[in-house]
Amino acid sequence: MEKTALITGITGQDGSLLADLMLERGHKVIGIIRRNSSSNLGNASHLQSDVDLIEGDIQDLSSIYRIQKSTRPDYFVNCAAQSHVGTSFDQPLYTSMVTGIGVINCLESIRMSGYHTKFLQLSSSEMFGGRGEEALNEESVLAPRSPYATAKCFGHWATINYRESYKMFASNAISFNHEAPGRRGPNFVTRKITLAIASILMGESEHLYLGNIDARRDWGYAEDYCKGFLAALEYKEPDDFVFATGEAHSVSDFCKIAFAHAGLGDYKRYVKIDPMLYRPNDVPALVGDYSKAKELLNWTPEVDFEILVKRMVNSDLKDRIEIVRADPHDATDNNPDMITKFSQSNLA
Ligand code: NAP
Ligand code: F7E
Repeated sequence: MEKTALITGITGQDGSLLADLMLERGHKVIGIIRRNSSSNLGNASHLQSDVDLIEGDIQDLSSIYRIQKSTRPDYFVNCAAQSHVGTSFDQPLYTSMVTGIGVINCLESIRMSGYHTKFLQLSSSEMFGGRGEEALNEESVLAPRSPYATAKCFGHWATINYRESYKMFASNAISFNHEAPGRRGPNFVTRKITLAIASILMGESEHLYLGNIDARRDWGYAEDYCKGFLAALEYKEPDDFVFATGEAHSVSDFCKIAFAHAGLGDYKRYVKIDPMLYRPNDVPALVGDYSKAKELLNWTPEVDFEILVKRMVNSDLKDRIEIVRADPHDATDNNPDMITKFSQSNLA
């Protein structure tokens, strides 16, 4: 049956993918967008004709409550956050307000409206502050290592608290890193690498500066995860679910596959380490155990690490080649070898 879904963070990676998925499945989607001076809709620009976009801010309870009350959604998915871990060290109070307190504003809006709206909070593997290769699940101890992770713990526990106190359908999706080709924010390490590869091939830059390339993450494909989020909302009762692949890879593993796939060879020729890009406290390794989602939601990730990396590279190279095709002089002026290198890059 058609449902109405209210999505915060619809201009971001997950919010926009979730909106695509919900529309595909015949649901009505309402997206909350922040007022900004440039009218930039980010990843939601293609959604304008199919989705009601309403201005609001999860720091402002009155705006979220008004939208919740007037739209009477079946589902409320909170994809909004200041989601960059590195930035959270420089803007800890702001991050706490948006990523932490913002969750209470969503939950309170539902509670005050009195509607039986099902709520899903996008929690994070960063809450675990993982130290080793132990696969983490819903029962693992939370030991946050950044203002972002601390705020996510607050939102996570607030969701559980509202579930227990008010019998609300309030669930947590505890996701490990997941990326979408072309939609991941440019300052997350995966997209930073794939955008840099495109720029190196265009002859615009020679090097890529990174921080801790030994960090290991459990990287999955965002579209797979959004299917899991919808399954959590459709599940018979509220609960907490880990979404992960069960495999960890280092940032240098990502570089190795990405540079080779683009036809550039050994990444070490291009990647330089900038100590300024190290975090005050980084999570060395994170790997997830998604057994519960598999058992109860019948969810498994479909796209593996290598395919994910190649799709991200392809997406950013394709974007550039389209610009080049539109203006071939631009390519020749910048880098005459670009087209040749590109064709060697085995684009799917
Ligand atoms: P993202 O691309 O950074 O998107 C964040 C979204 O939140 C954007 O639409 C942003 O709007 C919006 N937003 C920020 N502050 C807001 C505010 N005060 N009021 C309303 N909207 C606001 O993040 P993502 O990767 O899609 O992640 C989605 C959610 O999952 C986040 O909560 C993130 O913390 C969590 N998560 C992500 C991952 C991952 O690997 N991607 C893993 C675990 C958890 P603007 O476009 O206006 O900035
Ligand atoms: O960093 C290292 C960095 O910023 C990954 C968010 O979606 O997933 C994401 O958080 C690793 C870290 O993602 C650079 O130190 C090295 O160890 O891509 P990232 P993240 O911090 O794992 C979690 C699950 C979320 O919840 C978050 O919202 O890569 N690294 N050099 C670098 N990272 C960045 N950003 N830039 C570098 O130059």
